[in-house]
Amino acid sequence: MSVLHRRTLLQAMALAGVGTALKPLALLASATPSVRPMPTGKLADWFILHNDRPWALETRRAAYGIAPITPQSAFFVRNNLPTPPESIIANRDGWRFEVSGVARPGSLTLAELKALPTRVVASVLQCSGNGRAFFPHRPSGSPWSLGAAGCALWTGVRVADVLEHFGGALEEAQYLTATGAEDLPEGVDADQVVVERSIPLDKGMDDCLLAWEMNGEPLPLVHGGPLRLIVPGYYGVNNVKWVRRLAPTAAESGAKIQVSGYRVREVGESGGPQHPSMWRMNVKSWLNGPGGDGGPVVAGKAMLYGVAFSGERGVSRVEVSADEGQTWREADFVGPDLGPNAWRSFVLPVELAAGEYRFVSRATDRQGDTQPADATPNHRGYGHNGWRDAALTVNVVNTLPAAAEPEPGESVHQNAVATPTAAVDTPLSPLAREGRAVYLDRAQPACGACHTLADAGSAGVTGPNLDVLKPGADRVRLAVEQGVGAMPAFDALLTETEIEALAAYVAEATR
Ligand SMILES: Nc1nc2c(c(=O)[nH]1)N[C@H]1C(S)=C(S)[C@@H](COP(=O)(O)O)O[C@H]1N2
Ligand SMILES: [Mo]
Repeated sequence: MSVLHRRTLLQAMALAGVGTALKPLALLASATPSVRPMPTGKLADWFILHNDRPWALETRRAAYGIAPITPQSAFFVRNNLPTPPESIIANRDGWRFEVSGVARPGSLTLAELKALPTRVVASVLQCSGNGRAFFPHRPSGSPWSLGAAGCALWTGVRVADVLEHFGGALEEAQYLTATGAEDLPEGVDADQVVVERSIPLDKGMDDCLLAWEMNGEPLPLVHGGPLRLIVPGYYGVNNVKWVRRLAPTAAESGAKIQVSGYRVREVGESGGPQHPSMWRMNVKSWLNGPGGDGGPVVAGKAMLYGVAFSGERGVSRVEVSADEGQTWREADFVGPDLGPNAWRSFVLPVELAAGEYRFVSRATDRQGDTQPADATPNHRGYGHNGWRDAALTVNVVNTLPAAAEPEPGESVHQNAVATPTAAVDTPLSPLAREGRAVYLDRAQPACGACHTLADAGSAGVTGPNLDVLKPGADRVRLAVEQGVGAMPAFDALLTETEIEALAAYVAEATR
């Protein structure tokens, strides 16, 4: 059916008073779109929820401690697809993964892997899009500010030892390719959605691990348990969770997440193999406190604290400024140096009078790279490390306001996410009503196959829950035109008018 046809039909329906013919569908939706309980071990208070399907949980600034290890309870989560079922950690040691691209291809169980030489590595895991929220062009994807990063101790076996066990990588191999074990949504080409990433084989052989322990605990399911790849100093996406296949390969993976995703390019350009892949993490730092929760800080002596890192290099210096970078003071490192891929905690003693401050920090790594004042804008908002945007605003007061008594029954760490109110029965503009039809039946695969949207009566399990995400029309338009994460681009499948209508619909129905 052409756009014109459907519009005529909708108009006819409206005239005939059947414009609400779609209502029964909306009633099929549960009145409140449910937000799932937090993943096991996560303290809800420590996170900003960007998405519950699939999980996108950002660590709050105030949740970071001063010591350089991020506990599991506060560690950010980023999934492109639904988390595999709990059953895959029921028998961790029985987890089996395939190894190909080697002299003697085969498989190993986790129990067998554990018999190879054990290593422990400290490494920062940081999403490529950490800091995306600061870019003025509003790139599509989760608007992370600072908290899509954490530093943990990973226990595992070197990839080099695993490959050696199978007789070594084949001659032609240039890359190391790892594949995640998630079930893929039906009706979508596997290469479009599979989480499969390649890194240079030399890097894989040098210091990468297959890890089953995080901070001394069995690797939590949501972080890739029973087994994930750790690529020290590289952006999050390369650290493939739930590894089911590991292979030295002659070429990079043909998966979209490798070929066009996670490629740095100018604003407005689509990604391709000609653009640099998000591999090594650039130098970065930020302050976490005091006052990281936005609350007032008492005047007098205080200790500013934060973290600094640079993939594969470590940092040599951190400076702090209270005047937007006109003057700087050098901070002190505190706590153990856990190696070139961990972050280093730093502190700076200050004396504060009442007033509002904006503190910024600037790290320099061991190869002399220093954070820029402003990050270079790029299409998807990757690799933000500008110091200006990461400023910590601190409100210093002479006396603290009296603390409010908690309401009876109110728990400080309520381990569930607030339930948003349903958007059912939202009055829609005529354009949005057209968009609803696009949402319901024109887009293929259907929007509702992946997304949850109460107004449309859809409860998909793969894509973001739109009732929670509440994307603006601009964001929907971008995502539909270009695809985002596991979502394919629809620009060749829908007309401009249809995309416009769809964007208006999702924005209005979730407002
Ligand atoms: N199998 C699989 N591995 C994955 C992902 C995924 O969705 N599936 N997400 C990647 C991305 S984009 C990031 S930032 C990190 C997040 O790791 P975390 O959730 O353990 O913090 O995992 C990476 N590994
Ligand atoms: Mo990521």
